[in-house]
Amino acid sequence: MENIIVKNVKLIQLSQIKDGSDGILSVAQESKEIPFHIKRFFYIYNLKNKNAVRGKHAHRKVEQVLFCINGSFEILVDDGKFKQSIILSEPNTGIFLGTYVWNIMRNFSDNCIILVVASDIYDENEYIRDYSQFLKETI
Ligand code: T46
Repeated sequence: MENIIVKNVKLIQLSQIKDGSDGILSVAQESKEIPFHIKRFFYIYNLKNKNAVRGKHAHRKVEQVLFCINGSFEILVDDGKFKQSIILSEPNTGIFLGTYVWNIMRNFSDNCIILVVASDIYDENEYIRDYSQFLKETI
């Protein structure tokens, strides 16, 4: 697994329960593999635009874990000091994004589906969508 140097980011590996030719089951539970209480989930799909770029923000309060449950995409994570680009392409590998992590998601495969579990309900006010504001609050 890739060594993560960006603060408040880590990869999360889920176990795989294999049923031979009948498929694989991966499971994540709050306070175990997911390091917070889960208050919300959402998913991103239908990523047909090859040039789609999502994210471009950080969170002041919400923590999240992203799973690429189908296909692949690239996520750039940035703590204001270090930046790192990670490809998520395995349905049993998640990426934890804590607070104050700027993320940019791009290079989505056609069939990409991203499942996100979050520690709180949606609140636009806890987003930082301006990079210079992010740097101001982070450093
Ligand atoms: C993140 C990445 C990984 C809602 O109304 N409720 C919600 O729970 C969410 C997540 C979004 N929205 C609305 C807000 C926007 O009008 O949906 C629209 C698209 O949201 P956004 O541009 O923030 O989407 P992404 O893909 O850039 O970011 C999302 C999450 O917002 C964010 O928390 O870290 O996925």
